[in-house]
Amino acid sequence: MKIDTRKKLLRSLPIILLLGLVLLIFLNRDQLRQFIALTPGENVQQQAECNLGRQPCTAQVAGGEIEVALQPRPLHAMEQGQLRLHTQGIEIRGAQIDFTMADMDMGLNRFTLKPAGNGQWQAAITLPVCMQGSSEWIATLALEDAQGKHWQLRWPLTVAASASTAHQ
Ligand SMILES: [Cu+2]
Repeated sequence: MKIDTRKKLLRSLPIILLLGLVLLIFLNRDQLRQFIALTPGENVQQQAECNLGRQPCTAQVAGGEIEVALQPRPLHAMEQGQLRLHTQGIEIRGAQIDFTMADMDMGLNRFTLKPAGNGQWQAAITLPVCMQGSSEWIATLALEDAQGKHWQLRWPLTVAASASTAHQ
């Protein structure tokens, strides 16, 4: 009798786990949507000619224009910077930026931009020191427009060595 109950419990365990997983996905729909927004291949624009570490960068998106600027320039690793996004002629309802390095796992460096009124969005940004000594990042901005369409823009970003290592 006792063993029977345990067997039944064990048999229903995968179903309980599955239900838990479904519930988890359902509860995190927003995060999941943001993750999907960053999947490669959808409306990606490479903007190789503009380096976010040196100048503000502009791009045409959905008939409008956006400008992204990172301060200070250059940004040091481990230093807090301010990222500003200005939109014109395009209404967006979400913006997120991801910083990666080519052929290197730098962990998740993702920041959600917050609306600041008048088509302005901003986020405080801090990037880690690269253990391989590289200062070349790739910034991928993911936007969701008012129609629910996703856009991605990608710029190179050169940072300066961190202030503490620069003086050693
Ligand atoms: Cu690196």
